[in-house]
Amino acid sequence: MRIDILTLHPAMFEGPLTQSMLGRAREAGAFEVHTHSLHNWGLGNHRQVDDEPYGGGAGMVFRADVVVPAIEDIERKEESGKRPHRIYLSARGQTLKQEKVESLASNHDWLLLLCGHYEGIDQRIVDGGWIDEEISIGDYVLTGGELPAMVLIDAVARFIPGVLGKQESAHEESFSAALDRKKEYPHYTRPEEFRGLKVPDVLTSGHHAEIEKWRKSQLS
Ligand code: 4FL
Repeated sequence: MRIDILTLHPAMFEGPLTQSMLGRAREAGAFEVHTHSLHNWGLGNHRQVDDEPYGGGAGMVFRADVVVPAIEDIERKEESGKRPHRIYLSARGQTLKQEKVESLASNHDWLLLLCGHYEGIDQRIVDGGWIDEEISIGDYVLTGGELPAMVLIDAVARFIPGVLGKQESAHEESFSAALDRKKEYPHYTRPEEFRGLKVPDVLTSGHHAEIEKWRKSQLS
């Protein structure tokens, strides 16, 4: 999968995308990420990307005549004529759920993520068809769409073949279809007793059917 990110702060992505499992998966070629600084498309000497909201009010709004050419330039570089599924990370969007994560991973091999800042973007960018969907990661306001984009990338990447090791399966985990989209059962490991707290007997019984039953009973 290829992911392009349009952002005012490309450096914010360096840590999360180069470390740990995502870092290894990228090195292994399981997916590629390209960050693009929106300032490259800014207007005038100051490379201005935003402006005051019509109607007044606090904060600044991304200009359509900056964002749309940026999207078009990123897509123009692709010779095959393919185009990305374009997502705008926005507090106004649909809340991200695991089913959406899975469908993004299986239905698209190219995502373009637009990170706004907190006041938002000119609505004509959405209404004109340059955005396919708006996604929120929860009902709270952040300083920008960068952290939400990282959350989405992390969640989607887990479903790309080669990202999860054999040890970590996306099959029987919280919100998976295998667990009826519920939160998974609790886990225990050695020691069997820790400061007076014991592991549930059933888990050390070796009785697989009973263990299955207990785990099902613990889903929420
Ligand atoms: C985006 C919040 C997605 C939650 C400010 C700018 C946001 C957000 N999910 N807050 N974008």
